[in-house]
This record gives sequence, C-alpha cells and structure tokens, in this order.
Amino acid sequence: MQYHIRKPWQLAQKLHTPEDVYVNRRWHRREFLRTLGLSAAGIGMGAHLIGCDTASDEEVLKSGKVEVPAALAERAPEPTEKEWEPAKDNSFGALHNPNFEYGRPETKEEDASRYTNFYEFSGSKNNYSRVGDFEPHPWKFEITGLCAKPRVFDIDDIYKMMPFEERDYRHRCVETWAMCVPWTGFALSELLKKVEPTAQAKFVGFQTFDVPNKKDEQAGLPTFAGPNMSSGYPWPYTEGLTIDEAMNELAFIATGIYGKPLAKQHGAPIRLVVPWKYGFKSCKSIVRITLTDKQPATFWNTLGPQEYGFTANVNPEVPHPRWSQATEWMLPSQATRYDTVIYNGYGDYVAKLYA
Ligand SMILES: Nc1nc2c(c(=O)[nH]1)N[C@H]1C(S)=C(S)[C@@H](COP(=O)(O)O)O[C@H]1N2
Ligand SMILES: [Mo]
Repeated sequence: MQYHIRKPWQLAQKLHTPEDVYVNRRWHRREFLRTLGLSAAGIGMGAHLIGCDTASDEEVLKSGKVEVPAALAERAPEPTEKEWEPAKDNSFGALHNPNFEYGRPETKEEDASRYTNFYEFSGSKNNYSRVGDFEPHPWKFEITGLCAKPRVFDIDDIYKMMPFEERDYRHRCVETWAMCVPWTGFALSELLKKVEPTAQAKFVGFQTFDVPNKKDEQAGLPTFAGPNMSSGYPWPYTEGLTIDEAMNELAFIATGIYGKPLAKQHGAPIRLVVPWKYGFKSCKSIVRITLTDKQPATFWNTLGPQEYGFTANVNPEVPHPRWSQATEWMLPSQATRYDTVIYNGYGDYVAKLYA
C-alpha cells in the first residue's frame, strides 16, 4: 500500500524550505512526515467505485504513474509566506490560484484516476489499468498553421518557460459524471502567444498522438498504437475551439493534477482543460495544435454530430438525445444528483462569448 508515499520531488517544496518559513503553518514538517508514516502503515481506502473495476492503490500507481522529468523537479520556486498554500503539501512548485473555487468538495485523487475517458486505450473507464505501455516522456508537440512563429516544443522546455499555476476546476462529462480537481498548468493563451497567431486564425485544433505514421515521425512527434485504436473510430482524437474561446482566461493547458505530473490516464504529459464545456473537448496527450481559418473536424462531432456538437457548452436545458443534462453526479457515487449549472458555473467568464 503505497498510494500516499510521495517521491522526494513531491516533497521538494516543503523540505527545501527552511523550517522557520513554515513553522507556523498547518502542516508542520514533523507532522507532515508523521502523516506520511501513517499513510505508509496503511490507511485503507474503500472500493466503492461504481461502474468501473476496482484495483489496489499500488496497481493504480504502477499503471498510471509518470516519473517526474528532471526539468520539472528542478523548477519549483521557493514559495513566500504569503503565496504558500498549506493544504497543497504535494505541489511541485506551482502557486495555487485562489480565484477559482469548486463550490463542491474536491474529488479524491484515487476516484478521479480510476474513472477516466481515454478511448485510445479503452471504451470503459478503467483506463488506468491499460496505459502501462504508453510512454509520455520524452515528448514533443507542435503548434502550426496560421501563426508567425510555428514551432515544435519539447515538454522539458515547457516546464521551464511557462508561468505555472494551480487551478481548482469543475469538470463535467457529457455522460453526466462530474469531478472537482486541481490542475497544474498555464493559460492556453500564454502558449498561443508564443507562436503569434495571425489575424486569419479563427479556430484552434488539438490532436492527440496518432498510431505510428511517417508524418509525425518525420516531424519528431510521438506516436503510439493505443490498444483501442484499431477500432473504427476516426483516429487520431481531435478537438477544437474558436480563437476567442482559446484566448479566454479559463482555457487551460494542464501538465499536472493534484500537485503531481498528470497520470497517464489523465492525458500525460500535456492536455487541454476547458471547464465550461463538456469533458470531451478537453483533448489529452497533445502532439499538435493547429491555427486555422475553418472550423476543424473533431472526433465526437464526426462520429455523432446530432449527439456531440462542436461548441458543446455545459447546458442543463439542452438534453443529449439519449438522456437529460439537467442533473449530474460526482465521482465516485451516483447516489446524489446535483443540478447542472449553465456553462458549468463559469458564466461570468464565458457567457459574453456567446451573447
Ligand atoms: N485523446 C483523448 N482525449 C480525451 C478523451 C479521449 O477519449 N481521448 N476523452 C474526453 C472525455 S469524454 C472526457 S470526459 C475527459 C476526461 O478526462 P479525465 O479522464 O482525465 O477525467 O477527457 C477527454 N479527452
Ligand atoms: Mo466525457
């Protein structure tokens, strides 16, 4: 039982901070270490997942864990007294942005990581048990199309160059499950600015890794044959936003979750997070971002245009053709239904985009 034992890099921020800097905080170092000891001794976690396989915590860790790249371990800044958030004891250095609140309890890490959608691996939710062969490091992705400075980015450079922060976001899947999780990353707009989109760029397309192919290999981009990619779906997985949606401050690129690098099943090493839209918009394990003047074809919209729109904003009043969207449930339990909120609660940020 190792779920709560953290690797040295996960402790870096605490242990590299002089004792006196955090002595008054809720997590005194000794107490912190004592907690780790307790966890190591084995705090049981109930197997109460619904609609998905259960596994030991160790199994989940082994299957979905990503070794932290050296560049990421090194980049943790020294926190100041004011900025440091004691509750986020496993942060790898990104400062917690207090401007985003769930309005609901945070989903437990073990619940979020054992119930994921990642169709490249499987159509069921237990992808954590199928991602073992996927290697998300080293990793490159390109930004191409209508921009002045198209380029290929190495994920290790991204760790060094971007303004990382942690944001607590709600997530709502079109299937009616929802979760509240802390993502580590940066605004998508900050990344797009690096390539200087031209005035002609009206849409932004996103693409996940494809099966091994010449085009990506020649561009130096990673490929991978996910076990479910022989099915008749329109691989690779694609998604898209308008340029205004992409430049909105909520649109986020995540490289971490719960203060750790993204587990493979969450879309390691880099994914999109668009919290006011249904979850399928949040494209995982990105290898290509394309600026275009036409609305790009997208995976679910191509498969079922009458069921999955391009815009796909969370809206309790627009039912899916096969079920209501008026309510939702929080991982891991369907026992309580919550009211769905228009734009998933983010109307203050994005309603203006659709006025
Ligand atoms: N490449 C890829 N990205 C994807 C998916 C997928 O199957 N493949 N599923 C989407 C769906 S339907 C949802 S709800 C979210 C789920 O994110 P999570 O599994 O990390 O919670 O990822 C989205 N991104
Ligand atoms: Mo979803």
